[in-house]
Formats: sequence, structure tokens, C-alpha cells
Amino acid sequence: MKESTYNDNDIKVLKGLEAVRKRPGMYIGSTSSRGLHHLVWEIVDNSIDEALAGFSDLIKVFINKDNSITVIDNGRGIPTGIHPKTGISTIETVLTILHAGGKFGGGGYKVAGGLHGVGASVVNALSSFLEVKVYQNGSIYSMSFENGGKAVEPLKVVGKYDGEKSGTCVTFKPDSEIFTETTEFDHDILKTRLRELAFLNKNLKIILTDERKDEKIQDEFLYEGGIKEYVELLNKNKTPLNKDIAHVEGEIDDIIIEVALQYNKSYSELIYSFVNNINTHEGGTHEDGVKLALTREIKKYAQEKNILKEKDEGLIGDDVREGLAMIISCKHPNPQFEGQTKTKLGNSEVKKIASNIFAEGLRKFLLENPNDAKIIVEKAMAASKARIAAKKARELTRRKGGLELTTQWGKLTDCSSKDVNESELFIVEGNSAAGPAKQGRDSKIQAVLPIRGKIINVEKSRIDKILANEEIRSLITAFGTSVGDEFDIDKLRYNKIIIMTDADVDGAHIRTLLLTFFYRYFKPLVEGGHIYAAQPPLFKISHGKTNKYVLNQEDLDEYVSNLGENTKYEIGRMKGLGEMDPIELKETTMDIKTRNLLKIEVDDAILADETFQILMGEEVAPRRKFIEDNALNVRNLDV
Ligand code: 1YM
Repeated sequence: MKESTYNDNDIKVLKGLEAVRKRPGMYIGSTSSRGLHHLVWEIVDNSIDEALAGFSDLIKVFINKDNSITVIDNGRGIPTGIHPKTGISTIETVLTILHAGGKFGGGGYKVAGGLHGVGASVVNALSSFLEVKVYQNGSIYSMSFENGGKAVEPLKVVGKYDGEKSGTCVTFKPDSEIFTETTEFDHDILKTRLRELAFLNKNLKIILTDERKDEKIQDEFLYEGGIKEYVELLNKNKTPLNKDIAHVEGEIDDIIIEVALQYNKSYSELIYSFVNNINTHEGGTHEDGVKLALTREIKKYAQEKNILKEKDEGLIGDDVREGLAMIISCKHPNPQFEGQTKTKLGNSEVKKIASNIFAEGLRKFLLENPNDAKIIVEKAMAASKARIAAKKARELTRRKGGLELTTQWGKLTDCSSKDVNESELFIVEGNSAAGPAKQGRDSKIQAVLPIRGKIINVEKSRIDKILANEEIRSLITAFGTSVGDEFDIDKLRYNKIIIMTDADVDGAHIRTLLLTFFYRYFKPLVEGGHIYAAQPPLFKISHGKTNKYVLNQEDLDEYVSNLGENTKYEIGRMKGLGEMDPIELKETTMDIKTRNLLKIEVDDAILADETFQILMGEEVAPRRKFIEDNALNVRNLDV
């Protein structure tokens, strides 16, 4: 009787795990590097849940020599007894039955949900090997699986130990038959997220050890200040304004809201929000509530102190968020995630709770820190003035006949198609490149906008000054979306916006200036995958009557080595787009059939912000260090 239950179950288990192996994308998003790292987060999330429940304070992650991963925590250990529903051990249940990770107890805050939360069984299904060890009541229990979750032998006690401690240890090796692109873990990806988890869970120690090199690398993260220290990191390369970081924490109806913030001299806002440690990229009710209270409280304070007068135009959200670095962390027992990427908190009750908790805490901070409060209000007032000036300037140009510009710079050569989906905008540097680009384009779907050399550095200027810049205005007009509080992505006129600059240092600088501008003022275009970089060839190889263009040194070497010993050839280094004839430019860089576009994607928003700040911001010392640290890379790239 018992045996037959086990067999039925066995078949069900294998079917479940097979389904995961058949369509891994459905469970972990993709089988690319991102999916590979997702496996680690599934296991680590179980350890984090245990820490959130208050049972553990240490997580160790090892990248082993063979690119397998070991995760250890000092929690209660996965229960070792027989599971009432499945009739097999709870450990085996957790590792072989889909969604068993949904826990049996209920209650408490769980990382599970959103992107993660498919559970340890999915990791098992996608691994060539997995071993779990549980330390409980003096016994070490162990069970291992291979080939996508097939049990090697049942759960057994493999040893004894002295002491009170308990914990779980999972080692797994991703299956190379599933992860065909790569099975190699990226140290930095693991490090960044583990550090983030340590910031979000104060007093939780996380240690990452990379055993792959002869000299092993170890990073230890432990933050007593939690998200306060996270804000400190966000402002590391900036000039902070308020001396003390404002920190607010409160709980209503089991919903915990924690916020830390500090203003800096820059003009951009940096807000990262989380729910149960999951980054809510798309925001949601917790973020809405905090933003609402921020605007209301700063405005109220400014009026009470008579800094904001009756006659003044009010402060709006954009004004009080200029130069703001803020982390919002919400813990919710039953979060509902919405949005395109399921990273938007939907629970409607949270807005009011977040706004009430934050309003009270911020008010207290402003009253207790009058000097900081004054600096914050003055920053918002200055932003408000600039915004109003920019708006007036925009209205003026509009009355003068729209933002259409008639100067030679910023003169758009539009495409004839009105179908946004097929339309492309090439932003080219200088008039010499505009000529061949206009001739080499497909005039139906490709528009060309020449810009003069270096555009204004938006990292160092406020919106009013930025909008006074001719190049910037022509870009905004061409996009069609407007900017700032008037931005509307539905008005975008081109599906692809392609930066086409020379393959040299100046070209790279212009590309960085443009990317900074897009990232700061048109983030939805970057996040929506509308921004691209063209890749003009770096070398031209001529032999006989053939001209071959290649992108880089590697391709050059390969092409030349295949030419045959007796072929005479010449290598030319391309200096600029203007040097190419229209047909060459079309074939190598513009033609949708033959070109090689680079899509601009942001994997790590915090790193992107930091890099733009370092490269384009006011502070010189961090830039020097960045260049020194990366000089070798640049040299390698640009042989
Ligand atoms: C290295 C990975 O999985 N730790 C871990 C997992 C569990 C528990 C403790 C745990 C949870 C509960 C009760 C509970 C899990 N248990 C389950 C299940 N580390 C790692 N540490 N006792 C222990 O949630 O009630 C799933 S995960 F389902 F068995 F309870």
C-alpha cells in the first residue's frame, strides 16, 4: 500500500520536474546568464526568508572551483520529518515538488513572490547535481540528486555533531544541457545583489567566497545601519547636502515601512524601492505613498517657516526630488505584484500606511534638524524656479512656431513612414557624417538627425539650462515625447533611436553624453529598449577588388588568417563615418539586413547611476580613479 503511494508520487514528481526542464524559461525567465543567476537567488531567498522570520543571521555563498554554488545558513534547517501531504520527507518534498517552497506554515514576510519564488525544486530540476545537508538536533541529514532532480538515494543521517546549532546547506551545479549559453557565474552580479540583501536586512551577515581563482576572493557584508548605509553608498561620489541621513521606520497592520534619504548637489533623483527585499522597479503603492508625503511635508514646512510665500508658485514632486537619494523598504505579509515585469506593488492599503508613517517621521526630522531642513527646502525652491523658467522658455518657443528648428544643426531629415514600429532615428555626429548617412539610409523608415560635436553635459546642469541647448531641443522635438512632467511615451515617433558616432575617442565621448541625457531624462526609452548604438567598422581590409569591413581586432585577425598565404592585402583603420561612401556606410552600419546594432540595456540601475555620476559629474577624484582602474580595459578594447 505504502509502496504504491510512493510510486504514484514518484511519477508525479518526475513529471513536474520534467515540465521545468522542458520549458525552463517559464520558471526562471530565460536560460541565459540571467536565468543561471536566478538559480542562486531561489536558494538564497529561502535563507533570507529564514532570516526575516528571525531564525538566522548568517548566510554564506560559495562559488566553487567547478562553478557549482554552495549556500549555507544558520537557520532552523529544512524540516527533516515526513511531510503529511506527500508521505515523503519534507526535505525531499521541498526539493522535488513544484511550489512546495510556498511553505506550509504561512504568515511572516517572505521574499517569495514577484520574480522569484518558484522554489528550490526548480533549481533541482535544472541542475546536473544537487546536495542538501541539514543540521538539526545533533544530526547531519543529507540527500543528493542528479540529472535534473533524480534522487541518488533517500534522505539519511550521515553524521553527528555537538552543540545547539542548526542550519541548511545546499550545493548545486547548473545543468550545461539547459544553460547552453553559459554556466559560469559572474562574481560581480552575485556580489552586488548579496550586498543589497545585506543593506536591506540590517545585522544579517552575508559572506561571498569565490574559490575559482588560486587566490580566493572573499567579501563580507554586514550593515548595522541597514538602508541608511545604502543611501550613504548611493551618495558616495556626490556632494551630500543634509549632513544627517533622514531615517524613518514604522509599522501599521503588520506592514513595515522603512525609508532613508539624503539630498545631494546633483539634479537627478535616485529612488530605489523594495518589497520583501524584491526590487520594485516599477514602483507601486509604497513608493506613491512616500512620494506624496515627501512633497506635502516639505511644502508644509516651507510655508510654516515662511520660506515659501503665498505669491510663490508651489512646489511639486519633481522639485522636492531633485538631487534626492532615497531607499524605501516595505515588508508585507501578502504582497500583490503587478505590472509588466511583476515589480510593481499593487496593494492599495499600503499607500496610506506608507504616507502616514513617512510623513510623521519626516516632519520630526525636519523639526529636529533645522539646518538640514533649510538646505533641503532651498534646494527644492531652486528646482522649482528652474522648472518654471524652463516651462516659460518652452512656451515661448512653441508660440514662435513649435520647437522646429531651422538652423543647420539639429535639422531633421525625416523618414516617410508614419508607422512608429518600423521607424528609426539615426543621431549622427557632425555634418560630414550626415551626408553619407542621408544618402545611405532607407528613406522610408530611417530618419537622420545631425548634431554638432559635443552636446551639453546634463549631469552638470539644471533642466532650464539643458532645455536652452539647441541640440537637446532638436533631439526632444525629433523624439516627439516632450520631456519632464510633460513626457509621454505614447508620442514617441521612432521605435529605435540609434546613436551613430565615429569609432574613436571623440565618438565615444559624444555617445556617453547622449546616453547620460537619455538615462537621466528619458529613462523609459532606455528601459523600454528603444535606445541603440550603431557599430561602425573599425578596420577595412582590401585585397584584389574586395573591401571587407570588420568591427574589431578579433574579427580582423580571423578574417586575415582565412585569406590564404599568397593573398596580398592592406589594412586601413577607419577614422570617421564621414570617410565612408554612402554605400559602405549603408552596408556596414545602417542596413537592417547587414548591420550590427548594440541595444543599450541597464542590468544594474545603481551601477549605471554611479558610472554616469563618476564619468560626467562634478567630482574629479572619483573620475580619475575610475579612469585609472579601467585604463587597462580601455586599452585592451582599443588596440
Ligand atoms: C541554503 C538554503 O533552504 N533554509 C531554510 C529553509 C526552510 C526553513 C529553514 C524552514 C522553514 C520553516 C520551518 C517554515 C524551509 N522550509 C520549508 C518547508 N537554505 C534554506 N531554513 N522550518 C524551517 O517556513 O515554516 C521550505 S524552505 F516547506 F519545509 F517548511
